[in-house]
Amino acid sequence: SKLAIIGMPMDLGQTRRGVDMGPSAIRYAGINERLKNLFDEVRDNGDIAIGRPEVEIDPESNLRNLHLIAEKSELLANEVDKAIKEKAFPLVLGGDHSIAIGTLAGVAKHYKNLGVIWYDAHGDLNTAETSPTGNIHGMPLAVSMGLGHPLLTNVGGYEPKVKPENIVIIGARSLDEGERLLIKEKGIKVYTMHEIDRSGMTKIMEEAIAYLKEKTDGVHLSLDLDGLDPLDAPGVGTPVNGGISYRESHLAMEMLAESQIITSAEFVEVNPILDDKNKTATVAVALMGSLFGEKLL
Ligand code: DIR
Ligand code: MN
Ligand code: MN
Ligand code: MN
Repeated sequence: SKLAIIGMPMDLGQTRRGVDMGPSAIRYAGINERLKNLFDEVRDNGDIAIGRPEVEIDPESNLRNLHLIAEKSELLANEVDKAIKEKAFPLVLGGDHSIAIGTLAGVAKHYKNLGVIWYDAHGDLNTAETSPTGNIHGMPLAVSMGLGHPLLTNVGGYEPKVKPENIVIIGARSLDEGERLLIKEKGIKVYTMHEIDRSGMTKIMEEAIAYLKEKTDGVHLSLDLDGLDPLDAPGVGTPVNGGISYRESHLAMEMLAESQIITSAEFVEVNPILDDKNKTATVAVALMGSLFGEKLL
């Protein structure tokens, strides 16, 4: 088995600088050391070239940095596509969550029925019409369903990437009005913090895995570190109290490892500038260990 690590140092999907240093922070936290024994080969393909583009101001569109994000997403989609063609498992390091637009564009063309686990405090189901912020990191899941600006939904040259019935959101506790409506309209499966508290993570993951296993031919894990509680993962741009714990998250990753359903993954929103001694990147690397089958004994 082969792992391809791809850094996507892009912070254009929101307004807090520093999340472009996420890939560096995660590498510094020891990703290679941690994962090298879990694969036959671990290759770090380095970072996608984002450069230092001038921030786009377009007060009309309510889509901050639309053109830049569309352009850079194509680069990521190509790298992810290439990794899969080389039979490697693509592991993408963010960057804010807008990078999922490119990741999914690279992944989804390899599957007829891609499943997605969206581990996040947020739904990321906004469009320009519903977004209260204009930040594209609040939109990638809608974009991947084909909803949003065509420059975003057509990254990779096709749309949509995912069907609503193949999506499971885990950890939600901050949803905008338009996102709630979309969840109801499309029948998207959402496990909010209420359900996690009530049933426990074991039951939630058993259900989520069973739900996806029977109808998908691959599953992408998109893990936003703000899905975790800010006490465990403080280095994120939009923390929301009352999140998933470190231990529950490890359990979730271990159950995913056991299920063997995950075929690609990304870890996003690590912002070392807002962090406490690289704690959040360290958590991300520890969770990757569990996701890829690390065992104590
Ligand atoms: C908010 C925040 N729903 C927005 N979204 C975030 O801007 O659309 N997603 N932080 O991770
Ligand atoms: Mn997110
Ligand atoms: Mn989030
Ligand atoms: Mn469309």
